[in-house]
Formats: sequence, C-alpha cells, structure tokens
Amino acid sequence: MTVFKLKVFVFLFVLQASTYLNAAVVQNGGFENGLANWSVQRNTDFAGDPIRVVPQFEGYAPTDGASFALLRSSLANTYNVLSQAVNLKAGDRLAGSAFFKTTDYMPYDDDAYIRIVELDAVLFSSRVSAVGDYGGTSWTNFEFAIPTTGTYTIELAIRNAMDGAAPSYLGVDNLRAVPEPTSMATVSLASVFLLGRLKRLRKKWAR
Ligand SMILES: [Ca+2]
Repeated sequence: MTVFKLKVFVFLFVLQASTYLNAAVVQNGGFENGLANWSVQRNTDFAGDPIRVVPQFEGYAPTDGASFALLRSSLANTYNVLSQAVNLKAGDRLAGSAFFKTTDYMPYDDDAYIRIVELDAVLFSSRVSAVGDYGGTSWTNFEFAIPTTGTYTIELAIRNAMDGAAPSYLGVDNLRAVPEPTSMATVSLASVFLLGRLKRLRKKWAR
C-alpha cells in the first residue's frame, strides 16, 4: 500500500468514525454537567427554581454518574420543560431512565412525560391517577428505535394539574443514543483493517 493510499484510507476512516460518533451522542444526557446543552423552559414559583440537577432525591440515586435531572411541577396547567435536538440514524435506539413521584392526590392529576416531538413518540409517562395518591414509580428504563434518520427533539416535561400546590417530580438520567449495530461494526472493522495496514507499513519501514 502506498503512503498516498494509506492517507486516503485514514481520511475515509476518520470521516466514517466521526459520522458515527456525531450521530450517537446525546449531549450531557447523564446531567453530570449541570443543565449544559439543554434548553430550559421553567416557571419559577414560590418554591423557587423547578428544574434542577441533584445528587439524590428521597430514595432515588443517579442511575449514571453522580447526578440526575429533577423537574418539579410548579404553575397550574403549565409544563416545565427540558429539551435537546439530537441527530439520530435509522436503527439507533434512544435509551434512558426516569421516575415519577408525587406529593399530590386525585383529582389533582399532575402528569409528566418524555417524548420525541417530531415522532410524537412517548418514551415514558406517568401521572397521579396512574401511581395513586402520594405515589410514585421506581426508576424505569426505556428504549426507542428511531425509524428514520433525522434531527429529533427530546422533550422532558412535568406540570401541575388544576392548581399550583403539592408538586410532582420527574427524575431523568442516563439519556443516550445506542448506535445501530451495523454502523458500530463498520467502524470496528475499519479499525482492525487500518491497524493491520499500519503494522505492515511499520515493518516495511523498519527493514
Ligand atoms: Ca447522571
């Protein structure tokens, strides 16, 4: 293999690898870096900021790293929202974990959801009527396969129903895109091939 050919190959490899890496990243999906990379739509009330990053909440510990996002319902009938636009490929799976916990009771049916806006796909949802008065879920893992390559908005939201009293909470952690297996395989195969080429070239130079 000539040096020129090798250069072309390295270029193609880097191109392929970066495409794969770009497609596979949810920025700060584990909330280890505060709310960086997230768009925040918060409605501050008497209890202060309703969207925070915390190391724990009641019995809930992070499912990834040392912190997670905690959204609290505040104003009546108004969602507090975190969102992020992500490039995803067909076959990629968007995964994460979430819980819902309420201090409210029926008929104050506070609700929370995680969805992909463009697909109207709900990955996680819960509400007071589902968990019961003062109830909650445990951490729940979810996973969703992306049908078509595109840019998608991940939206996390919670709201108070009827009045702004007795908040509910949505916890979210470890949001990530799991790449479609074949794109991962392409990159690993390319790595093996490139490594072989480099070894052979090094032997040639050593002679
Ligand atoms: Ca985390």
